Amino acid sequence: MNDPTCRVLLVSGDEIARYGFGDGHPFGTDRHEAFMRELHKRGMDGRVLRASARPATREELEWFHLAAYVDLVRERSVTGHGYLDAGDTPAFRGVYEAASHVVGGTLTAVEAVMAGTARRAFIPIGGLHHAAPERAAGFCVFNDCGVAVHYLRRKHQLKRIAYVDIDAHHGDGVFYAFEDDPDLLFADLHEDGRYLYPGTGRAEETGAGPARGTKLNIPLAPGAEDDEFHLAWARVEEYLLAGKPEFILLQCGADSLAGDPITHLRFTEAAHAHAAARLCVIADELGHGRVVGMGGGGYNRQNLARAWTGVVGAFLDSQAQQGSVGEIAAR
Ligand code: ZLS
Ligand code: ZN
Repeated sequence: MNDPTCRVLLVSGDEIARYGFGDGHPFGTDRHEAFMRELHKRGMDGRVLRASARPATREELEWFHLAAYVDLVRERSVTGHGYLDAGDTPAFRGVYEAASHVVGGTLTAVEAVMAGTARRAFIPIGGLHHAAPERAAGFCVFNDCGVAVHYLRRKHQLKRIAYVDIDAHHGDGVFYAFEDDPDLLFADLHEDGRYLYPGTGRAEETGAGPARGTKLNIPLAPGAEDDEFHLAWARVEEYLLAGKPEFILLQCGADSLAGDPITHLRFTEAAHAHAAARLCVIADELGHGRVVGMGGGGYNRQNLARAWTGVVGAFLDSQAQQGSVGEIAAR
């Protein structure tokens, strides 16, 4: 890709495609391919910059996770036996390498945006928002979102970072790890916990200690559609504009679309494209333009392919608009 105006990076490849579970598990390894096929079908694969994922270092993993838990994943990775949680997240041979590449891939995306080689970046298998410091949870082994926050702070001295999550499941692993951190802006639209895992993310959960009142959890009723999405989204925009983050992370799980086999929201892929497009506008208005998208959940393959290509499309369009504004200004 030689076009210098193309500044959207896609982090993809076998290293992250290997992250997934066999035997009819919803989070299979075919999800990466389903997305890549759709990207190709829409002629978008030639319009993005490409990078493969590097593995996260042990030090990077330990910014978020306990050393004893990182050791446990490494041990189970050799035998591939047993579960890493109470039944959702089975170990498999090579799980340590696959999961650390997902984290390293998200860091690759973040680093490209910070270095200015890309203005936006997307990683399909990132967004593993349930993993806790001491354990796996809900298909998530290592929490790439949480490590990315620490990375931006340690390597780039950023303070105020926004984490926005439109996956149907509440991003509990991120929320509770940063619950008392007023500088981690957290906005999460999700299906409420009456039928859905993990059952957290009530509107009253606004943060703890010095961060009390600073986080935005918006639970939606099962069956909520795009109208409800847009009402909630307006609150997310208001929250971000007031909070003035220096970087925006978007977990854009496609399991909030109608037809997902394990959730009950009924958004269309237009919601995901809208979220991505508006975050680009907000990041541009804030003067830095930094947005990274992470795929997250999504278990209906057609849905995830459409939602995530829509997100990449919105990133590409925002680039084109940026170019045209510059061209107009130069006239
Ligand atoms: O946000 O609902 C649960 C927890 C259980 C029910 C399932 N059993 C196995 C464990 C206990 C209460 N877990 C959810 C986790 C959803 C994680 C979403 C991740 C994300 O999208 C981000 C990537 C859940 N829902 C559906 C299943 N688990 C599930 C369905 C079918 C299976 C097969 C494989 C494994 C066991 C049988 C499994 C899990
Ligand atoms: Zn989910």
